[in-house]
Amino acid sequence: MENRQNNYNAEQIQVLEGLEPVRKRPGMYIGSTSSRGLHHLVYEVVDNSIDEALAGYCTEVTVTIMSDVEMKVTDNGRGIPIEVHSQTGKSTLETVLTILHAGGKFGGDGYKVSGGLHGVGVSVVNALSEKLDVEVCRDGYRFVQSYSRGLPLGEVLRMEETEATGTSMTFIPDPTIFEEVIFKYESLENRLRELAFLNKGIRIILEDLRVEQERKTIFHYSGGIREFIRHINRNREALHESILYFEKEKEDCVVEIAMQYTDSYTENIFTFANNINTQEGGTHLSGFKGAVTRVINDYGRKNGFLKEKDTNLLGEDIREGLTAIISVKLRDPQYEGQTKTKLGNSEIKGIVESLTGEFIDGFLEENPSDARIIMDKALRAQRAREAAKKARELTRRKGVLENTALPGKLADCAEKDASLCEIYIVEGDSAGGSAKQGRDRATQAILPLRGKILNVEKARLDKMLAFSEIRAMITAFGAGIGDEFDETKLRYHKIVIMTDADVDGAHIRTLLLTFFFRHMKPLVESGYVYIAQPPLYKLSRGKDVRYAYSDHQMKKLIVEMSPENKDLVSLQRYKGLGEMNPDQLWDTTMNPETRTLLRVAIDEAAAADEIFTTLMGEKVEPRREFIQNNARYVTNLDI
Ligand code: 0RA
Repeated sequence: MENRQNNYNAEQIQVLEGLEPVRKRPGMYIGSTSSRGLHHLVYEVVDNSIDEALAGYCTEVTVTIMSDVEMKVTDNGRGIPIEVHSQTGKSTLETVLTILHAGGKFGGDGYKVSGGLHGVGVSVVNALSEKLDVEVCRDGYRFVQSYSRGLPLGEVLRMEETEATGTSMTFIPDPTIFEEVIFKYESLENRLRELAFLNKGIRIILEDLRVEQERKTIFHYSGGIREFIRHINRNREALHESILYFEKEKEDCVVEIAMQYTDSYTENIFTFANNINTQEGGTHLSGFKGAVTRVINDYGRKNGFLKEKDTNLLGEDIREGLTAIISVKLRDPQYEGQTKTKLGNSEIKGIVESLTGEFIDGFLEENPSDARIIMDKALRAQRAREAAKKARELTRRKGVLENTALPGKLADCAEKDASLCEIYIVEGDSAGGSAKQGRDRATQAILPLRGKILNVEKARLDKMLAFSEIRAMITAFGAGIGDEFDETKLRYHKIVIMTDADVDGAHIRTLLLTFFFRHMKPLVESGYVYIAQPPLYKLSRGKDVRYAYSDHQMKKLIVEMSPENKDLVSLQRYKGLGEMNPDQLWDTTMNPETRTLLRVAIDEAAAADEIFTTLMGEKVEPRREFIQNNARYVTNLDI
């Protein structure tokens, strides 16, 4: 991006507005004030350091969890300028920290190519911090200044001489703004790793200084997104050793793509624009897909893999088992779509299409044995798709996939407005029975599942449809499956997984989530999937009956119910939902007034993909490790 980094000066930092709106409506700037918003503060600062790196002035960023409530981000870039800013009459440092959008990201001529999801700048972090200490090394000295809730506590102070350059910000988020201020290593790990993959050569260090959880990880990938592909595929079987990779610039847009085929039946394409995960895809993805479909069909025709009478391979045939990363860097990204994660710039489609086409074409010509492997995979996928279509038509003819023939085991609700309807997927017939009796018949439907459902990670659609539990869900939801999935036809806007709080329950939950993620992705992406939270304990002392949802809560309740003699409280541990009678199930888990539902959200598609592959894929060893370390499950899914 060297051609647009020159002549950066104080004037280019345009002055837009003050910080009051940030404290009034923090959600508008950082998404939310939950744990996610809290960690977003870190990314906002790190993004600025990455920009310095993209401009060629910074090689290392260190993210340090100082304590539960204190964070420090340091880089070795040029340091934020100290000189007086002509538009504000204050130092550029103070301008950047106190004026919204003054990070050099606006105005077009700055070096800005990156930017967080909200791209609002470090002033937002300052506004939402009870305390922020900034330290700049440049021009031969170290400078410091402190702030509280966005207001400077004093002037910029010049300290001792130093040869070093760089910026360091230490901040304590405002506890009156955030729901809870506890920084979590696991929450930062995935995104920082991703940033290191996406910006090859940058060294990102994550460290935790809290005693008892001292840790340090260095993310540094000279291979960039090539190593990202190896990472994503490390628990899969690759079909060829080489990773297809190119980085090219065209019309001021840098396109970087890496890909490799595996024996999996799903496609895994992750797209980024200026380091932002464009979950809804967009023009870069369309360009890529178009090129891959065109070039592989052409190659197949030219080299006899496809005979004259054969129909063309569909894009989905060619992408089965494909893992790919598409990363574009452009000057003025336009984000569209429901979550503003769909790249809209129309010129990008043609750029990506032509660069990708040229590259894959050359690769296939030069690597005929890899080309054969890729062609064979696509041809097998085509045959399987045709078989699945036949299977689907057969089942449809029998009426199994039609809305009219709801599964016999389903206890439907009376309400027809899907936005008011919920369906509980319940493990086992006995719990299903209690749920049917205990529910609110107006809005709550119950679908009991018997035993374990099929592991869809290991089967194609045609095999899955042979399972009655899978068909029952498809029919009950009413929105179809796979490419035909249509969320507007969904019959319930809450799909609640209710399983026992034991290992089997967790397994069934994962199988269901995998099924939804792989074959009804919009269900997960649009946030229709929930996990019920049945209590773990029942505590009673005479007529005083209470429920605890965690060990911690159980201990607290015992003291609360009987401060003088804890033995007076009798404790029952629920081993399964079946142990609860209908009333108890309603009171503790299903009553919308009092229950807790966890909404399943896919924060990072790559991380979620990794989890499903690890848990459900073929390789056994990673699965074992994973189950032992299952705390990550919740973090990554951001449940
Ligand atoms: C404004 C102008 C310049 C750099 C920066 C801001 C800058 C901000 C941050 C935030 C964290 N690390 C940072 N590093 C740099 C340009 C500097 C110049 O022209 O010398």
